[in-house]
Amino acid sequence: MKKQRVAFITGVTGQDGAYLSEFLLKKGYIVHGLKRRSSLFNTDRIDHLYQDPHVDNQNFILHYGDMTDSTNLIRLIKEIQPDEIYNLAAMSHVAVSFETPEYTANADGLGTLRILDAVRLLGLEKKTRIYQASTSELFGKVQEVPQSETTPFYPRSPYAVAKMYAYWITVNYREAYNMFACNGILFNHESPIRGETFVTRKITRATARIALGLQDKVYLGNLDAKRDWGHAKDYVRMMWMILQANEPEDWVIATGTTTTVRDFVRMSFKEVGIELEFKGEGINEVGIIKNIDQEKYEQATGNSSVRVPQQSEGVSRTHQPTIGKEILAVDPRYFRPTEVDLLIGNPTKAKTKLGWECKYNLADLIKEMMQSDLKLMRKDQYLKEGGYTTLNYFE
Ligand code: NAP
Ligand code: G4F
Repeated sequence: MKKQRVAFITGVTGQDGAYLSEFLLKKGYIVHGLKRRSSLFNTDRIDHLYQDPHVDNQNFILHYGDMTDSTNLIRLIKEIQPDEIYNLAAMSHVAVSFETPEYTANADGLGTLRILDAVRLLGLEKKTRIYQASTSELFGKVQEVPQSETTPFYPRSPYAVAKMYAYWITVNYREAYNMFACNGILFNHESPIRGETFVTRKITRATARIALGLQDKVYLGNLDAKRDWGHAKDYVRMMWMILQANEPEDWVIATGTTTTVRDFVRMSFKEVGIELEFKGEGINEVGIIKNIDQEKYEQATGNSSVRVPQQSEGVSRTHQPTIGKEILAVDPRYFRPTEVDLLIGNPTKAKTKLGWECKYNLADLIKEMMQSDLKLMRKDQYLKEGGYTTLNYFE
């Protein structure tokens, strides 16, 4: 019988960690994941994969640890003896990295060094292949459009600078110690389990809540920013493909299409039959409901009409979406000290050399995210109607 391959995923509780775990388990891997200690459970995204540690033959095993703790990482890698390491753990929020630059450098930059050096120290250079979660944020103030593996970097945030160190230390360990260590320079990828404070999920959650009458308005930052958004499921497949290649290399993974934040908002509201128009400029720009396709609205929300809830439901009358209502405004608190205005990737190398293709386009992605958030928010609606309180997850 063929020996089961063993993978170690740091950041297993994150969006990509969850999808990658599912993907590798389906391929027959034994998956070990690094999770941080937190005061409440932080395993929502992987709870469906959880296996009772008292049961024999577990193939999904979680370990406590932290990217800032070398001793912990060395011990775990020694115990696990992984064939593949996927280093996904990071403080991954660009705006937050301006608030926590030193920690971001430690976890995202030095954390990568800790993984690489643990493998070297343990003499696993020949056995263990390493995937480093690199990012299109490295291109920052872009020097070329679209961006490919040969585009020069110009990072624009503490996050991107930390990831730039991680990128080069990965290249250096590959060249210096002949390790199979690769960077996947991934452009933005999203999903229904994307963190709630990234712009796509913030938009789909708010759209669902506004459509259901649970929220009045959403406040966003830079609506002109352009991103190359793909689906996380397509991207974790590529992480695995990168480690199965004949040679260790660095790869750009992107859809090759870019869209503004404003258009992402438009497309999300369209999913619930609401047409928006944008008026004003800069910090005075607002989004107003221009039209409501009643049939589509009713189909999407399950509301038989634009329903007016009772005060007793804890939902104010003003929350209902109606034509002419302002449901979006700009709040400068979401601007960044330095912004990445435009990202669009050229994934030709991944397509031609590894045969990677995206299965999802942006419209598919938004549809899936909207359906998921509508379901989630309908649950909130029921709870409120039943007199229960709901979680107040806002940024
Ligand atoms: P995510 O949802 O924010 O997940 C990040 C993961 O890292 C979480 O499991 C988090 O744990 C963990 N983590 C954070 N700090 C840690 C520390 N000090 N020690 C151990 N674990 C820590 O991010 P993602 O979207 O899945 O992205 C995965 C990786 O790809 C990240 O490195 C990100 O920077 C990079 N990337 C993402 C994209 C994208 O568009 N999604 C694009 C390019 C690159 P908790 O759950 O406890 O917070
Ligand atoms: O969704 P975002 O926060 O993602 P960002 O900054 O592009 O970073 C993500 O993708 C990177 C890959 O390129 C990853 F490396 C990184 O870990 C992360 O996953 O912001 C996207 C754009 C930005 O230009 C931001 O200024 O949306 C703009 N934006 C406008 N209003 C907003 C908001 N972003 C957030 N988070 N919240 C807003 O209200």
